[in-house]
Amino acid sequence: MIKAPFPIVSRRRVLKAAAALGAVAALPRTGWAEEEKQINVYNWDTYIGETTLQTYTDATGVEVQYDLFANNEELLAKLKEGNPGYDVIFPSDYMVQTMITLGILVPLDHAKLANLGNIDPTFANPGYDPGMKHSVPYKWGTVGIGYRKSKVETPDSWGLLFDSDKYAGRLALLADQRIVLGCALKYLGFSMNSTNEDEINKARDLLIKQKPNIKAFAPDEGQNMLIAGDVDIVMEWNGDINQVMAEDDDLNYVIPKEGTNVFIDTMCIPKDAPHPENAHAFINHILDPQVEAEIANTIHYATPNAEARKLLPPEELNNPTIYPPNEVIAKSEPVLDVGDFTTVYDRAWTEVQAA
Ligand code: N2P
Repeated sequence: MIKAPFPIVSRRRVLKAAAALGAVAALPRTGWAEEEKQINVYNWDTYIGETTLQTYTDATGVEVQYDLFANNEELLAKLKEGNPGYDVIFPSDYMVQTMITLGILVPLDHAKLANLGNIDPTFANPGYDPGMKHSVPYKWGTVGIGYRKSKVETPDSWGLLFDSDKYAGRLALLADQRIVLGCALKYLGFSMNSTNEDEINKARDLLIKQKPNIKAFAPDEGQNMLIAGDVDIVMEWNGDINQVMAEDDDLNYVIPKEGTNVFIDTMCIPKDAPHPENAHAFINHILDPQVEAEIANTIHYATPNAEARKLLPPEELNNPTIYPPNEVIAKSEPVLDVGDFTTVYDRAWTEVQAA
């Protein structure tokens, strides 16, 4: 029996926390001289260190309610009609821009982020949020193919997942519309950020044709299906596969020759956050080099924190599945906010799901 990659908050505990959140959100938010000792954090699964939440609580006395989302669209849906009570959220690059446009994020008070200078200058002025006004870079990475070496030939193309019955019933894709459609677009030779409806329909048709061979669209948990033996090949985030590779040396991760998505995930404070002081302190805590190095070394995603990087072991920094070589980055793309054209991606994804 292989144990979970690391003992992080269980889904059951998260559900309880989510139930408690309703009550928290209903508390009066004004008239307090000092914020209550509470913070509500909404993050991706398997995306925090083993000690991060405890060291924050130890340093501040603030208790953390921790809740999980599986993709950016789920995060947006949760906040679009009003903040149910979250203080810190972790949207990706393009979603930061969408949320700024929709007025969902508050400007950060950089005076309360003493550790912000630890961010590598390369990451300090991103196109989705120049000057880090509303977001602080958290981790960056890629999406690729995780696979069981004893069962699968070394994959070199997205075609093995999108355009082949070789592993029928033994493959899973991510439940993530821009990433799956985006990599299908790249496989077809188009941009991940195409705004040509015909191209998106071609990507949709490819996925619909492949659907009988797909075991699941896994909500940010394909690595669990892989390590459990439910599938032999998955589309997944690099760190998630690295986490299970540490448990099972028959697993591996590759980036297809067509290139992939390179993402930057961030920390933001949503409008009407009940505890903005605690939220700034939480973000500043994660920017601490020791704290950030423990997270990066646990979840195996690349860190944009230059000071934390100095504390990481060489096997982490020299691992090309975590810090990919320039030629991989050069043929890859970030997801961009395509504005109103997003509805075309929404429609194509709904059609894939319904087929
Ligand atoms: C963690 C997934 C984080 C990367 N499970 C997605 N941007």
